[in-house]
Order: sequence, then C-alpha cells, then structure tokens
Amino acid sequence: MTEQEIDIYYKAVLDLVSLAGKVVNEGFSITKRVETKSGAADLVTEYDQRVEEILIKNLQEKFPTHKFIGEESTAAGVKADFGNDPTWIIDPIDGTTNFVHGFPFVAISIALAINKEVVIGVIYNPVLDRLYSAVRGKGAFKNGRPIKCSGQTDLALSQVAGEYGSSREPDIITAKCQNLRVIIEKVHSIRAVGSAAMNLCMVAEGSCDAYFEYGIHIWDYAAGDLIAREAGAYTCDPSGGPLNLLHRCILCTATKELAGQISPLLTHVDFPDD
Ligand code: LIP
Repeated sequence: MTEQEIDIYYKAVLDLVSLAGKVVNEGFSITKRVETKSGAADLVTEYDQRVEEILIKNLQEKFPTHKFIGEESTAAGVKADFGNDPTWIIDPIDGTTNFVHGFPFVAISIALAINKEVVIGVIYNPVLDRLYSAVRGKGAFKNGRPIKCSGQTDLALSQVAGEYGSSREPDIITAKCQNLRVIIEKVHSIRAVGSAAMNLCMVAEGSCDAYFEYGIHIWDYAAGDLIAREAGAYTCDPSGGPLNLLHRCILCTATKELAGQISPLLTHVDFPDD
C-alpha cells in the first residue's frame, strides 16, 4: 500500500466522519429508542445502526474491495473477519450509554487496518467537536494540531482512567472493582468517561496518564490505540505482553515505565476473543 493510497483513505474518512457526526448530534439531545444486546447494560439505539450504515455504505462505494468490521453489523450476526485485506473497523457510537443519557463523551471511532496493522485512526466526538486522528508514522492530531501524551513515569503522580464496562456478571464486577481499588490506593485520581475511544484520546493528549479496560472489543480500541501510540504513548496487553486487537483488553500508558507499575497490580479478566 503506497503513502498516496493511504492519504486518499485518510481524506475520505475525515470527510465522512463529519457527515456521520451530524447524525449523532441530531440524536444526542432527544429521546431515543433504546434496545439491549448482550445484557441489560449493553445498549444500542437506532442512531448507532444508522451511523454504521452510512459509514459502511459510503466507504464501500469508494473502496469496493475493502472489508468491514462494525459493532452493530457484528451484533446483527455478520461474522467479524480480521484478515490481511484492508479492513475498516468501525464503532459508530462509542459510549452509547453516554449517548442515551446525554453525557457528552461519545465518539465515532474508525480504524483502517492493512495486513492486520492499523494505519489510520480517526475518533470524532461531534458533541464536543473534538476530532482526533493519526496516520501510522505521522503523529497524532486533535482538530488538526499535534498532541503528545504526558510522559509521566510515576504512578503516584498519575491520573488513571478505568471502566466498569457493561457486563453484570458478579465475578467480572468483583475483578473490575478490585482493579480500581488497588489503583486508587496508589494514584492521584481515577477517571471513567464511559468510552474506550475517548479514554485513549485522553491519554493521547495528556489529560490522563494511563487507561486500562477488560471486556472491550476491537472496534472500541483499534483507532485509539494508533492515536495514543502516535502521540507517544505505550500500549500493551494489561498482562504486560504485546497488544492483541482481538483479545478484548488494553493497557495504555504515557510511558513503558508506568505500564510496568500498573500491570502487576491488576487482576486479569479473560473474555473470549473477538
Ligand atoms: C463501550 C466502551 C466502554 C465500555 C462499555 C462499552 P460502546 O462501548 O467504549 O469503554 O466500558 O462497556 O463497551 O458499547 O458504547 O460502543
């Protein structure tokens, strides 16, 4: 894949995300039809489905040989196939619970992977009008300006993001509460904005020093992983091994030193791979 081709894909997705953002904004402050997916706290609205349809339809028309992995298509039974072909990985609204409740941390998250490696990441929060983006090797940007992570190396001075997620299985809740408990004892503060994509952008721009979560999906973190790394952050599996986009978890830190301090504190929670 040439740089020129990647540039064409990048421009196309930037145009499209602003169109999709208008649809998200239309639905943000009105009452929506809400349904559940894997459990009572795993929500979906007609807007998630509409935005995903718009994104896939437009990208498919422009790039007919490309493949797609979308949160709502997968929920509707389409098999997620993460192979070597150029593949768009789409979360139409990351932070659906926020969207339902009118909490403004919602984001459209789109990644393009080629040979299973993410080369483009775009995360747009249309409510706050924040556009985060990265192309592999070219740095990370927020509304067109370069961003950098904090460079923090000391856990005691850190602000860490971590989420409870949507599973209501007692063992999973216990492990997640235990993780937040061990971290709060050691840090300045814990934050949870309710969206993996936004949490990763918070690390990318230095508002948080670290973020970890178990139970998320490839569409929640594929774009944010690239944006955070391009901003200088370090990402890995929370157990300390290399990050796997199908393994449903991430630890993202401003520095590798910080990952070394957080990983041994965590109770690792296994979810079936995507
Ligand atoms: C959400 C994630 C969030 C997690 C939620 C949910 P969705 O994604 O971004 O980090 O805690 O349970 O998975 O479902 O809003 O796209």
